[in-house]
Amino acid sequence: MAIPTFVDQVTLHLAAGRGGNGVASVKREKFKPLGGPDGGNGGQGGSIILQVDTSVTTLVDYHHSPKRRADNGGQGAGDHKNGGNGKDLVLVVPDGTLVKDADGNELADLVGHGTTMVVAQGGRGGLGNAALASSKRKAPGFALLGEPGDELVVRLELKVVADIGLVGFPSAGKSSLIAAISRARPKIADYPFTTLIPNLGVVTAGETTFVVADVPGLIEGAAEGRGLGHDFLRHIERCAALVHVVDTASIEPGRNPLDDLEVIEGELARYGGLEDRPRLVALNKVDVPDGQDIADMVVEELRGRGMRVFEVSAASGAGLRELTFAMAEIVVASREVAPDAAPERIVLRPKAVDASDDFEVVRTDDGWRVRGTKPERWVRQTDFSNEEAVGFLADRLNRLGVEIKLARMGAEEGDAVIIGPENNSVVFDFKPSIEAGAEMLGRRGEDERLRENRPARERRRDIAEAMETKSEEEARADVARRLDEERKKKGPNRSSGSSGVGPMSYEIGSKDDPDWDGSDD
Ligand SMILES: Nc1nc2c(ncn2[C@@H]2O[C@H](COP(=O)(O)OP(=O)(O)OP(=O)(O)O)[C@@H](O)[C@H]2O)c(=O)[nH]1
Ligand SMILES: [Mg+2]
Repeated sequence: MAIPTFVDQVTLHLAAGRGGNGVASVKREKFKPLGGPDGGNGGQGGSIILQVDTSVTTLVDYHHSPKRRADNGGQGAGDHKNGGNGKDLVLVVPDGTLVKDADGNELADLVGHGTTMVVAQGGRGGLGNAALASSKRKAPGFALLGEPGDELVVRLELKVVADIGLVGFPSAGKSSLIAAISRARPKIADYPFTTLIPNLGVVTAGETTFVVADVPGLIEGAAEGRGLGHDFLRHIERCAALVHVVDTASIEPGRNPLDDLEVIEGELARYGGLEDRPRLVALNKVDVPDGQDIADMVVEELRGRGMRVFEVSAASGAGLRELTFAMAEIVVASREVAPDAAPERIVLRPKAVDASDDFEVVRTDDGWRVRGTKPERWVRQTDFSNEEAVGFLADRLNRLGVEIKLARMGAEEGDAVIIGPENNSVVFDFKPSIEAGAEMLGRRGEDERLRENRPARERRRDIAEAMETKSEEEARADVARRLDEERKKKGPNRSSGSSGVGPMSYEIGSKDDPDWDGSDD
């Protein structure tokens, strides 16, 4: 089997890099064993980026190795060392590459040198315990995990970017014409189907510069796959105009310019979508005496049908100036209607970074399913082997209102709560934190030994109260009341926002946390 050198359709399997994990570490110094949290953050996973490079003309590289992966982010380390970011993977593609998802929906049309698309986003790095620490949670004994990067299948389809498309029978002289009017040097030979890939040539006529493409020759029945078939007509879809290249010197029996033209129009009609493109006719090979005679015979007939006809010779150069100026005229007119988008650099992202607080809860046969960008991300960031990390997750979910919503919808203790999509979810037992109110006696992540400047009076009171034999419920009510009083004492700016939320309003997140909402209590 021949090894292809030109490929214009490929399916890619992409995996962006995973974010590095944050680390939980405590600074150790002589005589000060608990010097505070110093765990660094994980690095960002590398993204996969598609970038148009006009010097690339084929997708053949991806045909040979369709699986591509970007680097993972590095893990954080102690002493506030952040992990390095994973390197982005840049995949160069030809100008005019269409990007589709696995279902064939178009995601982007990459046109113009330098046009860039982040097609698979790297995962976020997890925060280390230093970044998770706050005035209230002084020594978190946990860190967040890095998130996985996007994994997806995309289809790339090249649709050549050209202003003028040349169509015609094999050996009509399409490639010869491109060679004669531009600096392109396509393969030319006197056997049919010489051209197996579209050729592009840059043409200048007067002030106007434009791109001409030829496609492999068409024959009758191309729609049914005869010859090279219709596949290559995709490459003239972007063209503003089509030029029929007609062979006036063909010695094949039964061929004549008028019938040839009709056959090609028939194939274009069966391909569809090209009806609105203006047409020019180039009667080629008039340097051959027979060719000139035949051209003379049909030129008036064609003009009578309202077509602009040019008698040319790719070999001698006759008539080429008139032809290229006519092409330029159409190009100018079409550019006025739709100005050239190239060559500015656009960055496209397949999905917006979703920072919304929205989530939904639905009842399922097995329990309750929670869907939402934040809850799902928080689950991915959680190290479930660390109780404190799980508690932190519970706090975040409460803060967002997940627990309240579940309770309002009728969830009962012990019900299964599933967070995430069907193929990738985590199941919890519903346990409203109001039942675990004892946590309020010491905030999560708060190491009492670090609270040096707490008044002795306060400490004595805490201990006395902890020793009192109150019922659990009484203790909770008491704690809530005391917290409320304390907030009132500290003035209005301390209690703003969270008052009324009651015992579930702990401070969570930190300034480094992308999900932190900025309210410092
Ligand atoms: N005498 C003469 N020969 C020409 C002219 N144009 C092309 N030819 C010859 O016709 C043959 C086919 O030319 P190509 O340019 O390869 O034709 P094509 O339309 O690209 O053919 P495919 O790639 O097979 O579709 C070659 O032998 C050329 O030298 C011309 O103006 N005059
Ligand atoms: Mg050719």
